[in-house]
Amino acid sequence: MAAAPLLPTHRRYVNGVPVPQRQTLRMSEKFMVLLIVAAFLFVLVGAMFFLPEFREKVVGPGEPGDIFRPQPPASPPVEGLKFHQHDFDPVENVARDVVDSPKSRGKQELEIEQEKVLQEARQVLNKFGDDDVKNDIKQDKAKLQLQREEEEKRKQEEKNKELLEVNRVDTGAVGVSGGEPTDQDTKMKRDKIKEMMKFAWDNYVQYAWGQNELKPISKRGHSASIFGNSAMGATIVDGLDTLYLMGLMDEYKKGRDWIATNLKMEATADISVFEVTIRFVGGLLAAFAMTGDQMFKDKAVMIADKLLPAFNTPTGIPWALVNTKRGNGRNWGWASGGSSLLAEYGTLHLEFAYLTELTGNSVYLDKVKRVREVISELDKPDGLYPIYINPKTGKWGQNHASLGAMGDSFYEYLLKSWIMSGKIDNNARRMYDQAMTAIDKMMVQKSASGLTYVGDYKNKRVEKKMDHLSCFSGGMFMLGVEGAPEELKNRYKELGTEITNTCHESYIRSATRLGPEAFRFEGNVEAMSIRQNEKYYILRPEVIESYFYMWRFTKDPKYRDWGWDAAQALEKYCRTPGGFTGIRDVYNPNPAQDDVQQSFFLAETLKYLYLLFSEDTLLPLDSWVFNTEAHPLPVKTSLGAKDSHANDRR
Ligand code: DMJ
Repeated sequence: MAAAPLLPTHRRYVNGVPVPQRQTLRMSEKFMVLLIVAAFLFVLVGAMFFLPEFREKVVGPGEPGDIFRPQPPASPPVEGLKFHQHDFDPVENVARDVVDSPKSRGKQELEIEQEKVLQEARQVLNKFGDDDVKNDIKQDKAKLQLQREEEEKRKQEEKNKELLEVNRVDTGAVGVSGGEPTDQDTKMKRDKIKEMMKFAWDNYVQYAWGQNELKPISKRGHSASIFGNSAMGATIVDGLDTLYLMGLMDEYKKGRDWIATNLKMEATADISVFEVTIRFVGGLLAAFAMTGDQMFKDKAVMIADKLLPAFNTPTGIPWALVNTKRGNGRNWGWASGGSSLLAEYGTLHLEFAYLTELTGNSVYLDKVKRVREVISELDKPDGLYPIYINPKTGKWGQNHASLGAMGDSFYEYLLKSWIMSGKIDNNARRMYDQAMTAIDKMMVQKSASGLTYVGDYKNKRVEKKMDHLSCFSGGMFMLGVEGAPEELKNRYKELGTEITNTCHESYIRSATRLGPEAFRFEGNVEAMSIRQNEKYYILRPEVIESYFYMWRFTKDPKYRDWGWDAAQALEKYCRTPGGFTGIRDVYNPNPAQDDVQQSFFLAETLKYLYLLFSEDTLLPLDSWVFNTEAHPLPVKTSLGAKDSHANDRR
């Protein structure tokens, strides 16, 4: 059976003759039908989009028509950045970018985008002049700024944390803690010295933290020209090893962390090569040697490197001053004919030699070896080393030798270089013994009443005057007995004993029982100052330093008594509510005060006093050698030994 036609048909006739009928639609007709059906369906489905239920299901809530446009973000793209309707640019699609991928982009890109958004907001603002928008943008900007600052702060804190983390190595430090005396009297005295140190430190912390020194009466910071023009925390660096030795560990930690994060040595003015070496490089190296904390070593290297340009002279004898920014040097204007000074260029050896040993970098030792070569080859008038030398020509200046100001620590470093080398630097030892022999012959004097003193030698005459600074030599002579040629041993002992005694006399002949800056032997006057400008005492250590050495080598209790006497005088005349001060006239029972707490008071005076009342196990002299600022550096042969207390405080 044939299939029924799809559409009704009707018979067609042509000239009365029936035409045979089609049973199906033509192609064009089928297409037309399909088109009509499709159009109908399209209109139907399209209309459904306008039904709210349907729309919500498919595209979420919103006004009809929104689906054809990108959506602004539901929340601000970046915390603190508000989004306004006009902030959104459908063409650029900026907001979507910011929302979609802030984390995946670099901070810089994010900031550029944030800036762009703000820029656009600003344009809109101009267009609309809307005060609210203006305020909002202001706030957004402030928040953004705050965010940036917080990020910076966070980064800095992370960096600081790294610096504050203590990275130690075993330096084999011997006897850097303990040394407690067994008898109660000595223990009480030692505790008192510790209290004085804490008092000096606490006041510095309170009134001058980060400055070089403290003005205890004005209660503010102080800086001498030797430190250039910036606050470099001289008291912190100079006093740190004393705090550590005394077991003042909270104070030590505070100082240590300041150094880690703040010590940069960025003075724009000239700084003293000698002072920075003995106080800063020496202080940091001692702190490293005692604690093994590598931060101290890194800082010492950083500072020493800044001093190196000072050695760029035709002879290699360094300038007294160096400009760390410009990297050039010069000498003190007042030093005879632009000379370099013996006590300055000749007191770098210990620190620079130790730096080379620690870093393996020969540059430091090479510099000081060169200095020694130059002067050892020069003729010495009367066997003495003049205090002035021209660093360009390598020629001595005026004929003036001294064991006090401008000469002193050069001799000290000859002896101590030999000791620090493990007694193998025989060249230094020889130079020392020859120099001491010449000094004994040409400069050591006896007063009418039999006091031994060392005067300056000027144009073939000896001045009948001794500097407080020269009083360190009592201890030095005693320290140099061991290893001296046999024929010199007794003389060194004698000189050590007698010079220390004379310096003690200069103390007990004053109303304050503190010694003057210089004292004379003229007429009836012995071991006293005559001139007003020599009567001051600025908390210097040299006399107490000699008591310490004499005590260590002789165990004569008088040295402890003398030290205690000086400590009591310091308490009575130099202690003020804001720290310790120097005085202007040791012969006045009510002396005017100079209002400076010198950094060497903490580094040296109080350290030597503390050691004087400690057992010899604290910094034993066969393991440690003190630089001229009393910073202990390890004797070479002792490296590798262990400190039984070393871990107590870590
Ligand atoms: C210290 O800085 C050093 O001891 C230096 O060698 C000379 N004198 C002062 C303290 O008096």
